[in-house]
Amino acid sequence: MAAKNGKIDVAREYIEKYIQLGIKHNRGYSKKYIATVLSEDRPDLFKNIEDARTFVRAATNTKGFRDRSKAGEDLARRFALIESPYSELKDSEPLIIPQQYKNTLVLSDQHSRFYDRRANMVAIDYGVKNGCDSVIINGDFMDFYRESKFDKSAMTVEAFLSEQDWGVEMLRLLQDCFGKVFLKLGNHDARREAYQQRLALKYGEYVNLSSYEEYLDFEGSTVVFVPDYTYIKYGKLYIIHGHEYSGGGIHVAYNRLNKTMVNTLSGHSHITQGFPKTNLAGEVFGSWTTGCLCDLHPRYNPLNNWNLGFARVERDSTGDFEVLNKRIYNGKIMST
Ligand SMILES: [Mn+2]
Repeated sequence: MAAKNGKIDVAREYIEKYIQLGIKHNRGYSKKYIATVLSEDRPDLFKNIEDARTFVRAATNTKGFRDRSKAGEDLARRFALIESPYSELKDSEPLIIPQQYKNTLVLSDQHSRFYDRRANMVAIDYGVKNGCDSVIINGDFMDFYRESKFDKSAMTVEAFLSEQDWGVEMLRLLQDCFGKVFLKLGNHDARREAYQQRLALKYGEYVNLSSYEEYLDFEGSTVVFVPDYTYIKYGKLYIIHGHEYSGGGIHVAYNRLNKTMVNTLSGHSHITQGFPKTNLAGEVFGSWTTGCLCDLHPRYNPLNNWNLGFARVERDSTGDFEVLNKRIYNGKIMST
């Protein structure tokens, strides 16, 4: 039985190696995984994965943990042999807007070719006239409308490319006007991946697979892209697109505050609302939602209570801020 002993010794050696790796890197390796490596490394000893697995099992089961009082002692070793959990989303760091930007225009929900031309001009003009040093595009900059569940049939390369043209030209304009552009992705922007993959498969020569950043790149671009589900921190104000939390309801600004529990500025709901409050400590805090800059009556949702709008946010070096939340009605800017 020398060969058998040899096999279990080699299995033990591998198991120990992966236990140490697991402890060191805070992760776990399944017995099946170890058996796979073992059968590949040592074909002279193990016929196949199943054969190796038998010995990995035997090597890990012999002593057992029958004494419950000692079961916790080797917890780190045992967890090293249990596969790591799934992680679909990587932990993302917030994008902290640098101190130098103190007067920012916040635009959201332009929805590319569904943009409202006059409202966008009014908002940008206001930003320029009020000396904004940067612009935050707070999600749903692009629309990718053909990917909508309401219309899957008319997916065309032309529409895709014309949306791209719109996006590039709008970004170039905003960079020229304000110097710095931060573009936070919203739920519509995040649609692109699947959409473009499908188009690229079908029309490979016209549509290259690229990242969202590459798709909207232009010469001299300094646009900072903020991934989906990553929030922006602007002084003491937290900026999200809005789809990150489910629900919205009538009192959307209040409802978002109830979820984030921090000062929040968001878009996504296409409604201008403000909910500033003073707490027991005398601090002002609140939640604001901005109107949209797109067509108020799209085919997929012709009747709604949306309004056009945008915000300007000023802050000082302590991070204190003021949200100037604006509605646009008949081409005129109104305070809320
Ligand atoms: Mn949205």
